[in-house]
Amino acid sequence: MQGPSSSVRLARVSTDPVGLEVIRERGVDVEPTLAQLRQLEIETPSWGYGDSGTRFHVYPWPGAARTVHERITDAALVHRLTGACPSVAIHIPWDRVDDWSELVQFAESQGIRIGAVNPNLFQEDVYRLGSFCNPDPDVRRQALDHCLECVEIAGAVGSSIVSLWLADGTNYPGQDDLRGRFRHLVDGLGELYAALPDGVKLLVEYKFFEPAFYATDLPDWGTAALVCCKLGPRAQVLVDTGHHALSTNIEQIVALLLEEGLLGGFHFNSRKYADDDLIVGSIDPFELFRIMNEIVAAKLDPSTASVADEIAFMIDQSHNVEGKLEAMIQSVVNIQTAFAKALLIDRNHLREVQKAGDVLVAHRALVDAYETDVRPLLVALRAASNLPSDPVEAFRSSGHAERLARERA
Ligand code: RM4
Ligand code: MN
Ligand code: MN
Repeated sequence: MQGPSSSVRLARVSTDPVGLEVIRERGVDVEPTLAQLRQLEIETPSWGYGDSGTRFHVYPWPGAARTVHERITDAALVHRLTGACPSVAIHIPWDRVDDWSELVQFAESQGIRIGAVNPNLFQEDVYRLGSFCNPDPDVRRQALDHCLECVEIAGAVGSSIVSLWLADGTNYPGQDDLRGRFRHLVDGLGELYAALPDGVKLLVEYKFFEPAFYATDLPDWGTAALVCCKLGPRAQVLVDTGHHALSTNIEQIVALLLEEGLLGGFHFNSRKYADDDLIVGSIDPFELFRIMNEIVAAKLDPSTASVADEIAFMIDQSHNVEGKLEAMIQSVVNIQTAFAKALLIDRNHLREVQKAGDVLVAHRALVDAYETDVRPLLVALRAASNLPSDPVEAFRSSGHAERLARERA
């Protein structure tokens, strides 16, 4: 039977202390590495817990969350099992409620908090020709008002991030004035930026395709960075790993944004062909590791450490054919794994061989860390916090999926 009750046997993660010894023998200081791993917080998205699908069909998943309270409950369960996900991002209007303080308290009672507030500028009929870039000033005003409401919501829920993705763009050459649209964008976001209270950041996401087919108005990291520079220091770029052309070097984008103090956060997911929103690290775990390598390097560099330490690690996924909760837990594990591997890179050795121009040895230094089994580290991390050594397995064997399917029938 397809569904959460299927009893697939999963490989047990080794709790063998020998694994940790192997890591120690590489010269890795295990305790500080565990301390770094413990600091990694990953925000999960409310919209990742509900049913989702493609434009062809949405397959209902037994027990999938249906309300904002259920989505928060699920996010809290992911946090309880992983210890790494203390906040949940919300999407407005999907998660809008009348009483925000009730929702804040509910999240607290579940052991998590509300994180980034994501405006929705793509589901109203008026946005056919765009939101902030729409040729009609009334529509632009509506988009701005919606975002201003999201700023207020951020205040009401104690969130420090408003995270913006525009579906704006054009389908045909000549359809609209590209420079004019950019001007509207900068003007509108300027008003939004001016309304941000202290301590709230605006993260600007880019995507080079979809839903517009000819030109999207924030197509790439360069455009997003340019807009952020025009706005001010509390506007930063959000890198959604599914929003690039095939074979784009995402880690180089990450490196440059870090260097310029412009990297605000991530929307992690994996893609094969388009904006597939698959489990992060499922298609190309080496890419995820390469991104983490740049982040760890930036954390160790005094000129970029503060930016790197402030990065908001968020997941943006929709799970169409798999169980939502276990997909989210697996995603968290994949991010932790990539980060742990990046922490193992011998940076001094790497710098030396880079300086010496030893191309192959430098490359091997990276690959060597990537190929190291970091599961013993993650098991040790979890053991120290009384967490299950394999949170996916713990979810499966605990009966949560069956319980939720019953309760939400
Ligand atoms: C977009 C983008 C946004 C997300 C929406 C649902 O492709 O990734 O971040 O909020 O999808
Ligand atoms: Mn996204
Ligand atoms: Mn996306």
